[in-house]
Amino acid sequence: MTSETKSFWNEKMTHLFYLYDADRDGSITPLDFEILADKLSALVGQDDIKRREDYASARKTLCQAIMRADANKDGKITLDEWLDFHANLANELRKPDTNPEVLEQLSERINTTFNMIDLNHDGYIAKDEWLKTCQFFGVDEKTAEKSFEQISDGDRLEEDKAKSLFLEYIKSDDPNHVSNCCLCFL
Ligand SMILES: [Ca+2]
Ligand SMILES: [Ca+2]
Repeated sequence: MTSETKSFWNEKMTHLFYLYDADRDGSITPLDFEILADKLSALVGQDDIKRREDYASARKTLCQAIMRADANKDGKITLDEWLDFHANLANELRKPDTNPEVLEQLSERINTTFNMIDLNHDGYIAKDEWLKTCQFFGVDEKTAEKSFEQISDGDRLEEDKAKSLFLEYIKSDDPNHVSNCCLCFL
């Protein structure tokens, strides 16, 4: 990694950190996931009990997966812990023989994220789902539309494609990589 790509990667991960820090107290805790899930469930619609339950369990899974970054186990993830955790993860992913356990843990996280964006659970991300999620995370509409055009097949983003983009997002330190437009979804 050159210092330039390293700083790009750091910036990307720092941005992600602050998206998760929903109460803006400078660390990520389980409370942040409650806040995010409450807001997200408003996107899905409050009237569907089944979906609400799905969301609650997805939130728990995602929270557990992400709290692995809490290296000193004090219940909160600092920015340093976050960057260390993801730097290790990215290094592991760049190896030809990635530790299967690490891959498995990350897959769980990616699957959960995908299911949270796939609001109607039909196995692909439609443009309106993408736009809604982008809007939720404060991405402006033009950027959101443009990114969807780049990565989708016509009007939909297939599950496998989405998942491999999410993986590349963590791994890649290339400022021009197409996965960068997933900037908010992990
Ligand atoms: Ca927080
Ligand atoms: Ca900690």
